[in-house]
Amino acid sequence: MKVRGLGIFTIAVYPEFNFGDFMMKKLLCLNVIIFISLLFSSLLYSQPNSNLPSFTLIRAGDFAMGDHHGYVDPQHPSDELPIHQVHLDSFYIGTYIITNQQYCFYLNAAISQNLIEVRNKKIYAVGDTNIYFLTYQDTSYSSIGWNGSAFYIADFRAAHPVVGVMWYGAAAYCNWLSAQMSLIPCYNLSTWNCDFTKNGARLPTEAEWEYAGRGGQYNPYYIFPWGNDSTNYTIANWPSSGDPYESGQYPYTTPVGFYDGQLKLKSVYNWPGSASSYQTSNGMNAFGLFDMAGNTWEFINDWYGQNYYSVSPINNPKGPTSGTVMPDGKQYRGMRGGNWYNGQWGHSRVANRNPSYYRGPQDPNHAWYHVSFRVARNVNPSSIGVIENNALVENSELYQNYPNPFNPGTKFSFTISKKGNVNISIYDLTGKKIETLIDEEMNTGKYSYTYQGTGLSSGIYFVVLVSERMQKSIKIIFNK
Ligand SMILES: [Ca+2]
Ligand SMILES: [Ca+2]
Repeated sequence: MKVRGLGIFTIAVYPEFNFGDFMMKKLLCLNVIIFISLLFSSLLYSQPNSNLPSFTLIRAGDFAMGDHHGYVDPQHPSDELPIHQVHLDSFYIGTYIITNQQYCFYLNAAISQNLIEVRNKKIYAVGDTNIYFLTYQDTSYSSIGWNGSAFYIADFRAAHPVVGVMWYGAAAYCNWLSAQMSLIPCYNLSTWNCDFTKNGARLPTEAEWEYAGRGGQYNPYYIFPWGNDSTNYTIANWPSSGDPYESGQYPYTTPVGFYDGQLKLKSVYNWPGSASSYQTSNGMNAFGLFDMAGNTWEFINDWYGQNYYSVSPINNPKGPTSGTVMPDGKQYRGMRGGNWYNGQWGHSRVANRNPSYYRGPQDPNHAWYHVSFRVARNVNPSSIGVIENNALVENSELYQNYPNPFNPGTKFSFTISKKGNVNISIYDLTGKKIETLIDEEMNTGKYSYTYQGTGLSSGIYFVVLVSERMQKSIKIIFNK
């Protein structure tokens, strides 16, 4: 299948067809969706219902990590002290939690690529023993079923956070997503180590999660992503918060990004409750991130080390090399954010950290139906130069690079006239994407980008910018 793309060259999309007609049509459909969502990223990428997640850029900065409000969890020893200084480089984090629809999309792609298999109603890497995911056939709170040949959404929760996912299944998703985005995977799927020098998707570090969750609010430090108010039951999905998803079968999750201040209608959402409408408050934090409190817990990359804060380095802390041993003799990754089941005051604090053991083996009646994840990835902080942020810009433009031809570095500038998602990617002459340079919500302004062509073969490439207002490309030439 060949599709004329972007008016300047051909993008080829080649699904591998070793299937019957039915599956072939399905795959064609999947690939067209991938293609369209990449091409019109300004339209679809920023939507929570897209098949691939959207990222928000979090600029580098410093903060005092930990509990600023003296909260002592009566059940668990306080693990959020001492407050300690942390510096983080710029990074991207998922604007929303990964949804059932997005995870189902991954599972169907991964099984067709022979990356995963279904055994005993659970999903594993082929030949491996680590569980990735519990299907609907295994446990009724999972929203993704397996019919013997394909995964499907088993209930009304397509746009809700994926639950029934294990940490391994979250990390494996990150590697698959990296390939979709032409990025280099971070995880070794045997050792499960994360290589932070790679630019691919990964789970956020604990420090990144808290920094992002606080939304740049440090004076004072808040208890929740939006402030200190714990009495507003319409701002996040808390237990018994009165939202229209609190009836019928567990889990009582809500769609990602549901709490945006809009009046929600049953005619649109088809929720199980009888209310015809539900007025939400805006729970988005100051960085534009949703569901950083309530709805589901979120896995992070770090091992859970109870006393880690007393030994954490200042710069880009990545957690301990091993975790605190839990009562079952095993170590667990950390989790953040609180959830619909027990997440209100104590658990949903932006400083709170707990071992995922608490919502897995320690809770055998409801294991893993509270836990989901969002993705993160690195950004090269020196590569995006902000010439004039929020500048009044009449037209979006992409300007010719200099020097050209180049080796190894070249610089180009661009202007954005309307706030929105911006995707800048490098393609070769055949239309194959080489690298995604930027894919994020950007303010209006003037920017420069320094591109390093290290690793390219000599030849002609295209820089393609897709924004709310334009698609434009420039031809660049790399000379070895
Ligand atoms: Ca609720
Ligand atoms: Ca805690």
